[in-house]
This record gives sequence, C-alpha cells and structure tokens, in this order.
Amino acid sequence: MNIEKTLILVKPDGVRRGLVGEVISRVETKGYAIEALRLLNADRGLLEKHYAEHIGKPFYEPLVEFMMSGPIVAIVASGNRVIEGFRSLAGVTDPTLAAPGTIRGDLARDQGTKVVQNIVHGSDSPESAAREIEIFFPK
Ligand code: IDP
Ligand code: MG
Repeated sequence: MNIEKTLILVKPDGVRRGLVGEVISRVETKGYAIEALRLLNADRGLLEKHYAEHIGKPFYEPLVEFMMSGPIVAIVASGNRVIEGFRSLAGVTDPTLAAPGTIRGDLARDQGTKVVQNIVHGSDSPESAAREIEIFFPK
C-alpha cells in the first residue's frame, strides 16, 4: 500500500460559480477520501509560498490577484496514486484543451483573462503535495 495525500484547491472561480460540491463529488465518486477541508481567503504571503515556482513569470501577478479575488476551498484528499489521479480528474491547465470528462474540460473555458481560470489546483508530485499541505494545513 502506498497511500498518498494531495492538496486540492477550488479556486475563486469555482467557489463563485457554486462548483465546490461538484469538485468534491468527483473526488469522492472516484474513490478518494477527503481528509481535511477549509474555506479561506488566501493572502499574498500564503500565495507567494504556494506558487513560489511561478514567481517572475508573466502570469504570476494576475494569478495572485485572481487567487485573492474571493474565497477558495483547500482540501486534502488521500488514496493510492491520488496525486496523479487528481491531476487526471482535473485535466490539463488550459480549459479549452482539457478533455471533456475532466473538471477543467467540463466546467471551465477561456475567459480571455491574463491568467487561466481553471477551477482547481492539484499538487503535481509527492514533494509538492507535502509542501503545499503544510502551507494550507500547518501542524
Ligand atoms: P497547473 O495548475 O495545471 O499545475 P501550473 O503551470 O502549475 O498549472 O500553473 C499554475 C496556474 O497558473 C494554472 O493553473 C493557471 O491558473 C495559471 N497559468 C499557468 N500557465 C499560464 C499561462 O501561460 N497563462 C496564464 N495563466 C497560466
Ligand atoms: Mg501546478
């Protein structure tokens, strides 16, 4: 058994559009377990830590502004291979290209904004998951 944990965020566009339940439902019906959940307003300092790898990129500032534009929901989900499993449920970054059947492919589209609005975040590796879970759910 290799039970992993991943950090999922429902971004402000997802919360605004009332898609928190839909996202949770897809995670649960896939068979993953919800381990922790909180609604919060992310501040710049927290987002700087979370998105450290993107500092300096052209979409970084619009990304931070977008992520501060309303409440977000942070979720820890667990299960065997949940990190890649949730990335698969989410679909690729660009919602126009995300496959139908995925969260981003079904529920998001290009909004013509500087930052891609795509409903969810999911950790991309065990190292990122551990780091990101500690940011949103510090011990
Ligand atoms: P991911 O969320 O699919 O892992 P990342 O490359 O980690 O994608 O980027 C983090 C977030 O930044 C994306 O989910 C998206 O909201 C935004 N983003 C990424 N690349 C671009 C881009 O080229 N233009 C605008 N926004 C972007
Ligand atoms: Mg990423």
